[in-house]
Amino acid sequence: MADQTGRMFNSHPFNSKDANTGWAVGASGAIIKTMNGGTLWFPQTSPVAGILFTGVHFTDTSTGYIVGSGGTILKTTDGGGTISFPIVKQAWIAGGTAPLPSPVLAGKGSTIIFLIYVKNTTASLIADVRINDALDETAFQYIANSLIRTSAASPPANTDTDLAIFNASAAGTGTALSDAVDGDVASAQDTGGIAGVDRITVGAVTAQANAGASVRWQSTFALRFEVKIK
Ligand SMILES: [Ca+2]
Repeated sequence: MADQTGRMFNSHPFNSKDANTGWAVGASGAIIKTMNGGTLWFPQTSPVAGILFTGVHFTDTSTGYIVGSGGTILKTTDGGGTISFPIVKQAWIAGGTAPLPSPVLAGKGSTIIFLIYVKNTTASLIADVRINDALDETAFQYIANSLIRTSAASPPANTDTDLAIFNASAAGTGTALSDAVDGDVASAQDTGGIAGVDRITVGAVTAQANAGASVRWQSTFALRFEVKIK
């Protein structure tokens, strides 16, 4: 088999536990991994160089073994490593050029915009992104139907600035969403207590029907919404 750049690999790439997750190995200590059924592959850090890998076998999506020339045997228990993607949350004002400093000093009745984003710095899709953001109803009043996400078809790059990401989620540029728990990737939910919306969720959050959110390789997913200061 070959990866998206045409490099050839020796092994059968998929283990039987998960049709989406697979690894393949090849010459010079090369290891690649897919998390979307082989559409995209990205290189994994190899602990050895110059080894011809001849086989890979995973007993589940975490534990696997690689064998190669010279009697080399490698084992992983975390799927070859994990990558963390920080979730950034910022407060903005309409037309702003930079996030507001924290703590936000905004007067009662003024409107601010919250921006939440995740940057995918890898060459692979991040699937099943979920964000659960609690909104303090004693301090903020959510402005109905103000959820906007960055375009799924042409998202901002992972190298883009805060301002570029903020602008990419603006009305008319980003994609407006409904507040409802529907086919959109995000929703605004009242979970009880003080009347009003107090939770913003992104992705197929447990027990909700939002669509699954994914972040395309080397791009940024962002969501913005507006609140009024109480
Ligand atoms: Ca929705």
